[in-house]
Amino acid sequence: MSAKLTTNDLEAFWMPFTANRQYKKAPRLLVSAQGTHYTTDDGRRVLDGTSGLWCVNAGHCRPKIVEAIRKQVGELDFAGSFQMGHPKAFECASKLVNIAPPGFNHVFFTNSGSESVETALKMALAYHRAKGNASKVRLIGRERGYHGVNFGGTSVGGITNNRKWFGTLLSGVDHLRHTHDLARNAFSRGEPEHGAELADDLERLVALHDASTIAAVIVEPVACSAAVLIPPKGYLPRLAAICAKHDILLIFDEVITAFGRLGTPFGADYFGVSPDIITAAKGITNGTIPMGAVFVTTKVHDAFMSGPEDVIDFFHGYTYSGHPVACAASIATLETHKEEGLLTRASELAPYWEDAIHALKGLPHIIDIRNIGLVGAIEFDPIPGEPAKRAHMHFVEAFNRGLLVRATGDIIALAPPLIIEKKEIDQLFDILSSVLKTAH
Ligand code: PXG
Repeated sequence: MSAKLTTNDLEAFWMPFTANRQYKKAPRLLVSAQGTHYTTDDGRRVLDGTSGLWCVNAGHCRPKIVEAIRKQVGELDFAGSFQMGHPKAFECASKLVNIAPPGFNHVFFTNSGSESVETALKMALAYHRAKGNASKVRLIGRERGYHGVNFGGTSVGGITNNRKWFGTLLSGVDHLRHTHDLARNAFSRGEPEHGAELADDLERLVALHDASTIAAVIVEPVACSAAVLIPPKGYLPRLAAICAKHDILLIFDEVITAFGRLGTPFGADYFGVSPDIITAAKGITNGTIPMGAVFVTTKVHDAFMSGPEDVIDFFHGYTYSGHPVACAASIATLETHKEEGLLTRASELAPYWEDAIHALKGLPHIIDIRNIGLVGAIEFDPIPGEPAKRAHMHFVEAFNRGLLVRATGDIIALAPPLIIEKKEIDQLFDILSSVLKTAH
C-alpha cells in the first residue's frame, strides 16, 4: 500500500491531454486571473494569449458574470429540465437565439463542446428518421478535425493520436480530406486562396456511399485544435451547396468560433454560410461554468414536432442541460458582450493582429504563419524524429517569460481575450519573438 498523499501533492490528479510525468517534475500553476492576465503561484503575471483554452473571450473574472453566478447559486442552485423548468433556461435560450445566425430559432443545452457534438450527431440521425429517411445514417467528418473526446466526436474527428488508442470507434463514419496545403497557401493572410475544390471531396464520398445513406457532415469553420486550419476561399459555401443538393445536414462545430472569435457573433456569419446545426460551448459562459449549446434551424427542430404532443420529441438530454448557474453565467456573458461590443471587436483588431503576427516571418524554423479574426498560428519545421517538441519548448519558454500560448503538434496557436488592447498585442509578440529567436 502506498502512503497517503498530502493535499499539496500533484500525484492524485491525472491531468487531461498532459504529459503527466513531465509536467509534475516542473509544474506550471495559475492561482488567479483578471482581464487579460493570469497570476502564477510565484506571483508572476502572465499574458493570456489563448483565452484560457479558447473560452474566456470577454477576459477573466468579469464582475457582472461573477456576480450573476454568486447570486444564482444562492437563489436556485439546481432545477432539472426534464418535464420541468426554471425561468433562467428559457431566458438564456431566447437571448442566445437572438444573437445566432438567421433561422436558428431553437437551442438545446449541454455541458461541454463534446456533449454538444454528440447531441448534434444524434439529432442528425433522428432528424432523417423522423422525416422518413431512416437509411440516412452515415456521418462524415474531416481529416484533422476535432470534435471533442466522446465516442461520436472521436469517430468523426480526424486527429490520429486522438483516435488510434480507442478501438474501431463508430461504424458508418467517413472523412473528407483536410484543407491544409502549405505548398500553395503558406503565409496566407486570412482565408487562403487555393483549395475551394477540396469541398468536392464530399461528392467522392457521395459517389462511394450514396447520398441515401449519409445523414450529416460535421466540420469546424476554422479547425482550431488541429493547427488552426483556415478554410480556403469559397470552400465552405461549396461544401454547403453539396450538402443541400444531397439532403445532407451540415453541422458547423463552432465550439471555438462562436461568440466573437472571428469578429462576428458566429463563424457562420463570418463565412456567410448557413449550416443546419451549430454546436457551441466555451465562450457561452466565458469559461466560468461548464455549458454547451446546440443551435438548430426551424427546419431541423420542426421535424421533431410532428409526433403526438404527449410523447417526448427527442430522447436525449443531460441532468445539467440548462443548469441554472450556467444559464445565469451565460446571460451575464451576453450582457457583457453587448455592453462592450465584444462580438464584433475582433474584426476591428484583426488587421493589427494580422500585421503583428506576420511580422514574425523569418524567425528560425517558421514554415507558416496564418491568421483569421483574433486567432493566429505559427507552424514550425519539426525537429527530425521528435514531432511536437519544438512548439512545446517554445510554449514552456514563453510561459517563463510571461506569456501563455497553446502548443499543438508543431504549431503555436494564439487566441487572446477579445478585450485585448493593441499595446498588449505588441507585448504578446515582443515576448513571442524573443522566445522564437532563442534557437531550439
Ligand atoms: N469541438 C471543437 C471544435 C473544439 O474545439 C470541442 C468540440 C470539445 O469541447 P469540450 O468542451 O468537450 O472540451 C472542442 C474543444 C486546444 C484545445 O488548445 C481545444 C479544445 C479543447 C481544449 C484545448 O486545441 N477544443
